[in-house]
Amino acid sequence: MPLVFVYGTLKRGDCRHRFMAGSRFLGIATTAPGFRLYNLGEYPALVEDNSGGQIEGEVYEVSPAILEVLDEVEGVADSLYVRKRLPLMTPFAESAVEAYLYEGDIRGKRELQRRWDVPLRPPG
Ligand code: PCA
Repeated sequence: MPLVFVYGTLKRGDCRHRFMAGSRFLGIATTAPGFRLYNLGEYPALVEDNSGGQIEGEVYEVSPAILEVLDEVEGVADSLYVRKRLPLMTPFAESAVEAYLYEGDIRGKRELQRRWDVPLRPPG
């Protein structure tokens, strides 16, 4: 079963987490060094950068069917994000885990340190 590292709106408590329904949560994870995270407003963007740091997220085991839905939700066909394997720290260092890396322009966007914090939205 595919393993996915989610770092934004797919995390627990955020607006797209419902698409993860039925997936198995395996734990909090941290990328290896070499990434940057930007705030695009409603959602964040993870990009590779040799001089970047480590970003936190959650790892899930998902079904192939859910993975297809996630690709759709994240705009893979429109090249908004690309699903790609990325290096994580232990205990996921040896696992083949993929994440949605941002393909768009991050110039002028505010960089986030370490993680995207799920926004507190009013109930309802
Ligand atoms: N959703 C995906 C990529 C960015 C976003 O907001 C995620 O949570 O990993």
